[in-house]
Amino acid sequence: MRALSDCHLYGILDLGYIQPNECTRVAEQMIEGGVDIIQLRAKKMSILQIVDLAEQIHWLTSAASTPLIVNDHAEIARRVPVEGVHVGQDDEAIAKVRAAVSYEIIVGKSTHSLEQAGAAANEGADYIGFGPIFATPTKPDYTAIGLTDIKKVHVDLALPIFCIGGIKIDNLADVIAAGAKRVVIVSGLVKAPDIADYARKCKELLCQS
Ligand code: 3NM
Repeated sequence: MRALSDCHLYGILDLGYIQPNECTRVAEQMIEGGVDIIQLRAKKMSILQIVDLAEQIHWLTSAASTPLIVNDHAEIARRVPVEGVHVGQDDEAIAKVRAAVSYEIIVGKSTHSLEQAGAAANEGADYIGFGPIFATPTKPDYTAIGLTDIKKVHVDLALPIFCIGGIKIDNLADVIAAGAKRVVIVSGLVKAPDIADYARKCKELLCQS
């Protein structure tokens, strides 16, 4: 399985954008394009429905040594041997998530300020999401934090930091110039006419940095 430290491009199978029956095709294209780590995010589905999808996707991701992370629910990692769980500020504490799963998992946390980023590192997050960098319809109720704190969060913290929110191929160079080493791209990737090609181009920019 690919180590988290080797992951630079993080893709999300967001069921707000894709249908359940499209997940495996989109995951295959992400893998083909070099997406390093994939999350399954299905805010409106039941745990049982997500478990069913996670099982199908995990066949593909594990064959490609690509970590599969599930959003929000440690319960899913109890039923499908996914590599990790991602939590938000209002979700379960990281220790509780780890305690709920009998094997070692990656636990990531969304953070929206330098203060939250530091707190997540202290809480034992394996990685953080840091954003939203730009306003985004994927998470509409959040205020964009902009590019200014990206350098500082990387100076302050040693864990992998994935910048997220409104990042597309067209602004990726700006995000990298602001200090980002790793990014999450949701709508840009899943809505691309050629997902593998889009991922490949993003990866090239990230790897040059
Ligand atoms: N979390 P897109 S922003 C899922 O800031 C998510 O924590 C964010 O989607 C955060 O690439 C975000 O389509 C949405 O803008 C990112």
